[in-house]
Amino acid sequence: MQIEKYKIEEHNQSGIKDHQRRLDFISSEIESSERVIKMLVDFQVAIPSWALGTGGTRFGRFSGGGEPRSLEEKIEDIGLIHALNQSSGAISLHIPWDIPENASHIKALASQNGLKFDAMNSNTFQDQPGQEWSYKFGSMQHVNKSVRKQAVDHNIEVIKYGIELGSESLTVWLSDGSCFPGQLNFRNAFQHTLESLQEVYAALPEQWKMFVEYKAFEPNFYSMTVGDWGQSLLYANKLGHKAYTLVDLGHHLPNANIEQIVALLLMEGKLGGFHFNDSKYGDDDLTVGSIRPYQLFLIFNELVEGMDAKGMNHTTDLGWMIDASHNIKDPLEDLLQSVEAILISYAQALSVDRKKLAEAQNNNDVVMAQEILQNAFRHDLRPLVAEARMRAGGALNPVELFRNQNVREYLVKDRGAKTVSTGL
Ligand code: RM4
Ligand code: MN
Ligand code: MN
Repeated sequence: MQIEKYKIEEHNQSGIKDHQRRLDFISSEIESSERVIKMLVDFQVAIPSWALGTGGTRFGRFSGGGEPRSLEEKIEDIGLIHALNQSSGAISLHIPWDIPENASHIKALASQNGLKFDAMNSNTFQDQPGQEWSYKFGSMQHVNKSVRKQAVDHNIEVIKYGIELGSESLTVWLSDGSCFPGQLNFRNAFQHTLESLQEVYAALPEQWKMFVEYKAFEPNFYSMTVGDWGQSLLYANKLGHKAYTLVDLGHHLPNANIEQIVALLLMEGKLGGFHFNDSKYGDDDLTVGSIRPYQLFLIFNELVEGMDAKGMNHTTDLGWMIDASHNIKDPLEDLLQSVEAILISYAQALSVDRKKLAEAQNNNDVVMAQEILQNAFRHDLRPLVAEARMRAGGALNPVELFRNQNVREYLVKDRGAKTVSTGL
């Protein structure tokens, strides 16, 4: 399904008066509003191919209707999101859930939908039918060299798919670790993992990046072999200049100060990318900004400050991806909400008065520092986000238009009520 341009224009016309009033007000409040709008227009967040269906938990999965049945349909779904918000111009693929059988056809379809291929993701956390060696006791860390080799070969195959599609990065998330004390020799597990990653690294094309994603627990509950940013950074530093740490917001122990992690990784030139989501308890993979919007703002505050300190391009120098899962919401609506939350936090971070904040910090003026941050956070910048979206050709209110156009009903009719898309 496609949403015609005139439908978007009609929708925008119907809301333009209210929008303009809100925009005028916030523009009079925020000095840099025009600059913020321009930055928002450029900012793109990749959509994961595995988040277009309804995810489940170990207690079950309640599939929604009209889920994409193929990679082609997934691309169409992301095309829809992008048509509505103009900020989701990339797809991140998970192999083997989404193998591009015919790369040139897939590439053409993506570009018709205005999409590029963001990071490729490998999967050595599940056994696939017909696979020779099992990952029950890990993949790259495994005591058996044959298992490690199989994991390495899989990653190299993922790179090959990525090259065909024009992707330029590989995200390696390993579920490797142990469930019980004594199960693993930690040093051996680390060394094996490092050697395996080095073999994959050697197969990376020159301009590619490798993202080493960490996670504190799950599916292993005693130790994880890439369990935190310290371990990820160790691997990345040992691997070389193409290797970076990837921060997934849901992969920390409770109350971790993610904004500080981000600041230091950026300082070291080793922050590669982001997986956005939100969580209350663990790797909940909930809609971005649904639980802790202030934390998201504080993270963006560090990102903007740190990227500017290094003269980095906000849009292209880091990999921006969503990694979420939807148990009960319509995945497309959920993704629209996530992208919106990211843009709002980004806009708020852009509007922080950096000079005043630095002054307050230098004067140990703790009260003023908090005033400055919370002043930026408490401004309602949604009109700036909507304005950026409209200028780029998107809808003032994407969720509203999605509903008015009965997109889900159409997809159910087209694809069926009982479709199950690949993913977690
Ligand atoms: C993991 C991790 C990875 C994602 C898988 C599906 O928890 O976040 O990034 O690829 O889930
Ligand atoms: Mn992730
Ligand atoms: Mn995760």
